Amino acid sequence: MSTLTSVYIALGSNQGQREVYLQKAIEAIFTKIGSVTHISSVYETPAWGFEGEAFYNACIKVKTRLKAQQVLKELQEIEITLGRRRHSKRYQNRTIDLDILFFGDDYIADSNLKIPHPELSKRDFVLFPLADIATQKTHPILNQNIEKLKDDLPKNNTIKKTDVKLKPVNFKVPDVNYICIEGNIGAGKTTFVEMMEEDFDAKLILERFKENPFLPQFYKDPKRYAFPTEMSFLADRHQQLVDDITQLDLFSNFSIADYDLYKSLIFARITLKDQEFKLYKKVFDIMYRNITKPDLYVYFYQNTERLLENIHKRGRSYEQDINADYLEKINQGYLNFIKNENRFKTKILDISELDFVDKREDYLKLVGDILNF
Ligand code: PH2
Ligand code: MG
Ligand code: MG
Repeated sequence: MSTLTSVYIALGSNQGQREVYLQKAIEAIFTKIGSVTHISSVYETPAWGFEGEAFYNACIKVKTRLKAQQVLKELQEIEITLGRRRHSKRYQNRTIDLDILFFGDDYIADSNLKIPHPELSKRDFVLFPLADIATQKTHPILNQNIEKLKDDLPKNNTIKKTDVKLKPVNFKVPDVNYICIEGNIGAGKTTFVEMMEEDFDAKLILERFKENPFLPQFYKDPKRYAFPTEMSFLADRHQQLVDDITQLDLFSNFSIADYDLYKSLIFARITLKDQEFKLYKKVFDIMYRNITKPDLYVYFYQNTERLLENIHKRGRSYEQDINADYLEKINQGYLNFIKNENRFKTKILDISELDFVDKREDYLKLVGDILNF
């Protein structure tokens, strides 16, 4: 399920260094709102509806996880940061104006936000740049595509395409093939990995663990059920990794997993009795030998309090008895493993002060730390 919405945004500036304002707006939109996937040419257009300097106008397409009202709020903050001052007059000169044109195919009629933008079909300074990036996009209310709306405008030759080039601002594709994000129960590994999959067109390798038939019993009576639980995890994870990693995916940039086979051993060391663990380790070593290792192994450190909160929030019934002591042992197990690991590159990232789901800046910081930019 994609959590992303395509939003089209019109940019305009008729004060100061117009192309600089447009470029800065695009950079801020990437940081605050989402990936900028398309950027139109820049058009010089006479001020429309008031006496003023000529505008530079452009349109962009952005993939966002925000809601429309949140996008509006972010755009208004960017306008202010870039020196926009609002006066009582309807139209006036501005360093930057950022308007939402479409938000997916949504129809919105809030008092402060109308989508699709109600003036869109009348404005050449919107339709010219929009047609560069959205010829085939159908206006969800007028039911016509942008090319047609543009052709239906009264002929005018006051609008000029400039050779100003706005630079794309985007994620850099990492030069690794296989990244693994690890972390304690409830750290948010899966959510994070799914976000990266969408933003990078990466191939996703997800742990499918609800199929472990022993887990619910294990949480009730750990001593009795630890061995079959750990063996079951190991067998499934091994099978999955072999299947997933050997399926070379030509269309993805890289693979990203929310687990590594080694986690089986970390859990087993905590849950198994000595003699059981020795047997388990023999089997594990045989399996681990033939598994492709990640180019980069990242451990998300989260504090116990927030782990418990997340576990409670996601509400899997069989996880609700997990206690702080167990989580701390697992954390220690991971840290010991990482300290001694020298077969691949590892990184510990402290996410306890971050909120990568609701704060894009936190998400970008983590992505930057993982990929080194
Ligand atoms: N924006 C307006 C009013 N008039 N004229 C041009 N050429 N370009 C604009 O972006 C523009 C305008 C209100 O937002
Ligand atoms: Mg406007
Ligand atoms: Mg506006």
